Amino acid sequence: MQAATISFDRFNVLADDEAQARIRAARARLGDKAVLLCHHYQRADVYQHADLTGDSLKLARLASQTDAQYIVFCGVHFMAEVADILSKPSQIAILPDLAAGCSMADMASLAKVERCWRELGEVLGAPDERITPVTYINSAADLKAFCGEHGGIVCTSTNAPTILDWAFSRREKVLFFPDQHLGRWTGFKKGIPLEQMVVWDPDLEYGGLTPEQIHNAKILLWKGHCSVHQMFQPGHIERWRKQHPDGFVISHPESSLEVCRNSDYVGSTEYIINTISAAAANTHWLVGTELNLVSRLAGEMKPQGKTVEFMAPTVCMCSTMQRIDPQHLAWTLENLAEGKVVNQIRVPAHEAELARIALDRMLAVS
Ligand code: CIZ
Ligand code: SF4
Repeated sequence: MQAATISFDRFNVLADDEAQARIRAARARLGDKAVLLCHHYQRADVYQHADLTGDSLKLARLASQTDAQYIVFCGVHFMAEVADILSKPSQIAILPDLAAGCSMADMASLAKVERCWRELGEVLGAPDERITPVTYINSAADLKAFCGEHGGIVCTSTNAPTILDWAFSRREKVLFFPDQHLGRWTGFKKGIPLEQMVVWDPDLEYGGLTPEQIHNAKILLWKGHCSVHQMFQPGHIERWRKQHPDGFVISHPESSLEVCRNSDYVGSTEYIINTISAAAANTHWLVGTELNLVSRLAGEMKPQGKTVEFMAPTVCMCSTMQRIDPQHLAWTLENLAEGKVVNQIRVPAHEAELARIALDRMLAVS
């Protein structure tokens, strides 16, 4: 048994600069035993310590290619789960604050998805022959396991179009969860009529749909969304375009269909960063994704004369990821430097095995 861990109480009260100094000291003690991953949405005072940065999948893959014993994931819970599933058995995935969840991922639970599957079966018969379950990577490991078990697959905002093709090549319908917006935008780009993409409300019997709607549907979209990306409105784009008629608008597909349709480019965090980085000097950009990413990009693009603005007038960050602050990071790293593992994210073996099937299917086709 490991010795008692150092309590967080003493870290909670640390001033920011003290926390920063202790992060640096603990990292020096740990050397390459720990790799520190930061998602694009991570706050600047934590992001500055990253060994690796990227989207959730890229980070999990890169971490598994290192020999680091500890994978310290500065992101949200589902990301650390993916890191645990894809990493070597000897590696330990850690989330510095266990309260850093994803509100979108929380909108779908295994119990509700199982009920949905049962009800779809009552209407359609044999759901495992007629519907491919597709889960966005922003979901709990047990939902990825559900997809692994039922011939389904995981997708990211980068590979969603390829994954939908894979899903439809196997079965006639798709159940897409938990983000209705990514599902709708991806289906829309494939030319699927909007009336054949119906919203499944998990709090209503049969999703609130008639048997006819279920029979006619190509994609059943789970009623889930991201609270950050739902803030963006077509009106924000319209106003900005008046001031910047030669500017470009780029949005994440977790934004509404109307926002995506009014954007010049739509894609994942990696896509947004790569597109703006590769753009001509002195161009103007309006960006519909999380604020920390947009602010960082604005600073990085300034020397090239590119302006990068945030789409919403209100401050909206990924408030759950924001919980990974310098105090939690210092606490985590000091414990690790003492050989004490805190906040390990461990997906149960059976669940991890099934989730891995759905992740491997995705990796094989994208
Ligand atoms: O998968 C990710 O990292 C997320 C949450 C978004 C994206 O587009 O990269
Ligand atoms: Fe989840 Fe939204 Fe945060 Fe992304 S920005 S991690 S979808 S809550």
